[in-house]
Amino acid sequence: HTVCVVGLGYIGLPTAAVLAANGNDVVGVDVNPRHVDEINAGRVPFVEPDLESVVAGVVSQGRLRAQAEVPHADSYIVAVPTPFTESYDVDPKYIFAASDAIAPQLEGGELIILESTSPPGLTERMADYILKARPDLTGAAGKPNSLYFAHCPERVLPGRIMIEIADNDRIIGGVTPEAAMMARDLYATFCRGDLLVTDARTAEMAKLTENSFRDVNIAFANELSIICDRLGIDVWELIALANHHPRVNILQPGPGVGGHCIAVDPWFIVAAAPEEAKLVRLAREVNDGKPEFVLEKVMAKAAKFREPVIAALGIAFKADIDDLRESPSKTIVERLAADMGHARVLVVEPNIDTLPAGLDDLSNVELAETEDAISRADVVLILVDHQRFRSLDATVFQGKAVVDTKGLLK
Ligand code: SAJ
Repeated sequence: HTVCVVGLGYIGLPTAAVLAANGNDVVGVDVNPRHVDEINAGRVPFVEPDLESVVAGVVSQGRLRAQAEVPHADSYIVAVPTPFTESYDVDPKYIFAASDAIAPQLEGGELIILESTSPPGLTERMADYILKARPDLTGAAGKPNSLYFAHCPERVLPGRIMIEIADNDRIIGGVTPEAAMMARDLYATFCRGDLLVTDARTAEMAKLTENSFRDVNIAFANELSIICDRLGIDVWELIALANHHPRVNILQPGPGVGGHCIAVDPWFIVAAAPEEAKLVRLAREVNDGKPEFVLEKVMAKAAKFREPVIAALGIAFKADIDDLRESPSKTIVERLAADMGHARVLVVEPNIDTLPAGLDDLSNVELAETEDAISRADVVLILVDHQRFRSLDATVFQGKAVVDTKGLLK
């Protein structure tokens, strides 16, 4: 069975690698020539535990190769970004670009799976788009020349992708029942979890619902942290105590919600049902407002110094990854450096070696090493609970003003 995976990012590359490791012949396609070269050399262009050894293995066995052009394959998996527009609706441009590249290769009978997170109805739109490009393949379902479309949303957690991609249960949403069965057979080649068959729209909504569930629950924790600050109560102790109740399980507050999923997906629900999605929208607003709260806290502490040195620990969107997408920590550091021109901001991010765009051109910002930054700082701002920071001896913070958004010192 030949599979073409379009988009070799955080989801596409692990998917291509495990498909190849489980007996499929896989061609991965990416528009970024640097990624293509890296992958063909058996290397992974981003940080994800245990991925590189699998990629190196399947590339050397000749089961996975990367290239720029979409080839013919029995099945296609589209794993490209689905960003949102200024009006918070989906921008399907990358899905349609992938469709444009796939359509001319089709011969009839192929399975085309959308894995990218999609608002309800987008898989059907992709199917219509491809069928419009190939009216010759618009056969009745089950006929040899027909095409099969499904939505199989990914649900892996960055940092645990290689475990979760095989172990998680998987939702398989067919545009038609035949397509669902074909997709189920493909995922069964590497997925040990349950394969849960439904229609494409329900599958799309299920993925959005999972991430909204988490967003709403994190918003609750973030709101509690702001309430507790007002009331002089330690939120970390409070949550730990409340979680002893057998039916209470509060998540952890932080500097805000980042990443390309939880900070984005709920908006697709809001866009699809703006009148009804009240709580979903409010949770987004609460989480998006948290960086502003943190900024005020740290600025108040820094105001006590004439030329404050501020060490910002972490700009990734969460612990032990190098992903800066939609990172609230990065936003906080950018705002801090811009609003406090007289302050020196020492950015500590053990997972990167150069400052990203937005920070690299600010003269009062530098990338620094952990202990060095803390010892030079007047104010320490803890933004990410990287293992590197968790293992620090508490004495390094002695005598420093600390803003701890992750409860690291608790
Ligand atoms: N966060 C908190 N407090 C918490 C948990 C998380 O503030 O108690 C923050 C994190 O610091 C981060 C953000 O939320 O900024 C999101 O982190 P995450 O670890 O909750 O999730 P992601 O974005 O890495 O991955 C999520 C996962 N979804 C769910 O757990 C429901 C993953 O399974 C999905 O595959 C992924 O989104 C996706 O691609 O949609």
